[in-house]
Amino acid sequence: DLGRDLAVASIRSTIVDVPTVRRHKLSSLSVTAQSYVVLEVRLANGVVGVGEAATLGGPRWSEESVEAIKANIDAYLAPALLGLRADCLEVAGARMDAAAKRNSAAKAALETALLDAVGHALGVPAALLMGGIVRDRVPVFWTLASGDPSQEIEEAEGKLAARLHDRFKIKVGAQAPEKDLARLRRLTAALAGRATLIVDANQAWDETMAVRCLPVLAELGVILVEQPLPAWNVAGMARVRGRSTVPLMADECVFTPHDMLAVAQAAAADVVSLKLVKHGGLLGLRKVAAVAEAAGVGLYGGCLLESSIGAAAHLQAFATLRDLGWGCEHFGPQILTDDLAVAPLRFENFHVHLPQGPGIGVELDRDKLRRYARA
Ligand code: MUC
Ligand code: MG
Repeated sequence: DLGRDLAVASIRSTIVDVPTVRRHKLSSLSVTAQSYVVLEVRLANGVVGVGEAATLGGPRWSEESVEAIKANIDAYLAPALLGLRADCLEVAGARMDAAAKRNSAAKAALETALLDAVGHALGVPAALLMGGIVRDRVPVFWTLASGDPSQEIEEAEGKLAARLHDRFKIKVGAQAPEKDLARLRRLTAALAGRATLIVDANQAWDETMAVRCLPVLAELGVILVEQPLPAWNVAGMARVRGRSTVPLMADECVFTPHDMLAVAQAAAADVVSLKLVKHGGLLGLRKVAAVAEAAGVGLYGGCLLESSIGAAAHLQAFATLRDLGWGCEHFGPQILTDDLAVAPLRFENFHVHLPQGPGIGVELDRDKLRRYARA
């Protein structure tokens, strides 16, 4: 019987550290390796599903570190799922919420692994279990974040020439605004007419600084500015938005559907960045997307530099959204020196392609998992 077959039998969590091809600098942190918790959920019928929780710079992008994610999964979240039918995803979510507050990256990785396992057991892609696909590829941004404009122009030229990316997100806020604006002037001059540019300040500015910088960004042709103010300052973001001709994107200020509702009610954003680590899973991501849709807020497929495992999970959810007007930024697999999947995701013609196959669509390479596992 299906119920008995799909019962969660065991859950294994592994911390991995994978080097990046260059230093990646955000406003308040920089990384030369990406750390993930990779989960393998085994069902009673022997089918295994995988999931991945991404972090950025330890517990500095959000409050979850890989050490905390693994500890809370092992001690609280995994025990809450043992014996449960893997296809009862809402029940799994409720049990996890009862077992631990927040911990959205940990919960997302577990839900991904359940969905992957169910997909494998039934022989269907995860997207089919969430309404079916609207698209099988998504335009994909690359992030310029070395902080050195000469290197960044060369990197962008390489991506354009290879027809991998023609839209770029530029990280600002690690240096003084005048320096960032000078850097942006160089980048926009070099790439004008050939690339679409957006900017992510990762909460670095205050209201006066944002009001001062945004007209310059507008004049430089930047088409979207992400999280200019601290996550707590939703009212400030609404005021900045009221004075800006460049649309604003909410990132760190929207984790839950309630956050999305508050941002929409405050009229604080034009677009929201959707990420598994914030929304607690694929179902949660779709709930945040639904609130955004109801409020007329545009959708952008965000990332936290996931490997092909986490990126594939996002693509399964993104594939089901009716209008993903702003594309996605799942370039993560390409910034790693190595891939955790047997067959990497396909990047071609400025798009990342939805992998075909059951579950999340990619298979974990267990040799790689062992190679990058933290001792
Ligand atoms: C963020 O804040 O958007 C995503 C891409 C990137 O370069 O940094 C992340 C996090
Ligand atoms: Mg961001």
